[in-house]
Amino acid sequence: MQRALTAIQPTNILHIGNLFGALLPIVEAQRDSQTFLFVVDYHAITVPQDPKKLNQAILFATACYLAAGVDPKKTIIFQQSLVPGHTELAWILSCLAHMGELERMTQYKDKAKKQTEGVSVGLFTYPVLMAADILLYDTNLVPVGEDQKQHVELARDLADRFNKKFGKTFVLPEPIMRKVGARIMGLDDPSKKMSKSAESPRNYISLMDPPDVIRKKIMSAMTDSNAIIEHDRRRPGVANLVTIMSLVTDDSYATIKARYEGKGYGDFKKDLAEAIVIYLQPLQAKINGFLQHPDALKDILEDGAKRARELAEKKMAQVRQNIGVAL
Ligand code: AQP
Repeated sequence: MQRALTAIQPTNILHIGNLFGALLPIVEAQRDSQTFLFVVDYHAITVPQDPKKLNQAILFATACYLAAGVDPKKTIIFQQSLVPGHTELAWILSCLAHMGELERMTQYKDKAKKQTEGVSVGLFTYPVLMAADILLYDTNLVPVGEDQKQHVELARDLADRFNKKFGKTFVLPEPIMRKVGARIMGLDDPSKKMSKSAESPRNYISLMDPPDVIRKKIMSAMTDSNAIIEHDRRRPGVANLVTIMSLVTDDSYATIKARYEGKGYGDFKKDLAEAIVIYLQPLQAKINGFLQHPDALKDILEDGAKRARELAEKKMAQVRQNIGVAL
């Protein structure tokens, strides 16, 4: 059976990009793959975090996973920091990774620019920790949003380099991306992806935004002066809104274009906001339900970590043996 794995940082409340780019693909993968989904809390601290908020965000992310349909009987759900193999393997892989290839990572370049308190070494080596997350479990498939494709490719390169140097140890992983939804753009700036830690909350639709907030954000979303409602990549603002409409209604781009022929942005945005509200309502009710039982969420994370630790420890024993530190 193939193994599929993805992870989300508890940096804020998850947004619809995280849902469509990573969460729903892992729900689909549960049908025919052995699946892993975890909260990457050690990735989150590569940029400054408030400890209390981080703690809540870990439970919140777990509640979102469950509400989206991730089943802890089928998927190993856990918290990254509870499995020490991730950081141990990250150290070993960092001794194989080259400065130049990490300097080329576009996410590092984007995030480094935003840091006001200095850029941490952790932010620079973030992709190596992500490679460890993936390689530790012999992962074949990594459902991710487009922004993470470069990191999965690095994981593949590091696996290949390790295998050539120390003998076959790791499976070479492949990123998988949805045709629609792999890159939801920021509502306030459609030239950049939607991001949880964007400066303005107008950038994203969080999974917990109430109806009036969703309406305001969509009505003020950036478009252009051409009023035709269609999915045209040269018009990123409208194309992004049409993509979101397609994802929440399941209607094709052609159907959406035909429906709004002769109508303006006002009608389209009003309908889009209502469609998002309707789409998110049941999910929000489920998330709130899971959040009522934090101990049950912690149990799920602990149980998942136990299963993950067993697999990780086996792989680490092989890695230590192959690099020559096991006596
Ligand atoms: N805008 C997006 N569209 C589609 N997929 C997306 N993902 C993130 N943004 C979009 C996918 O969600 C998964 C989890 O992402 P992450 O939390 O590990 O970090 P990220 O990629 O850096 O996402 P954010 O939301 O922008 O978080 P912050 O602001 O904290 O950095 C990944 O599979 C990602 O591709």
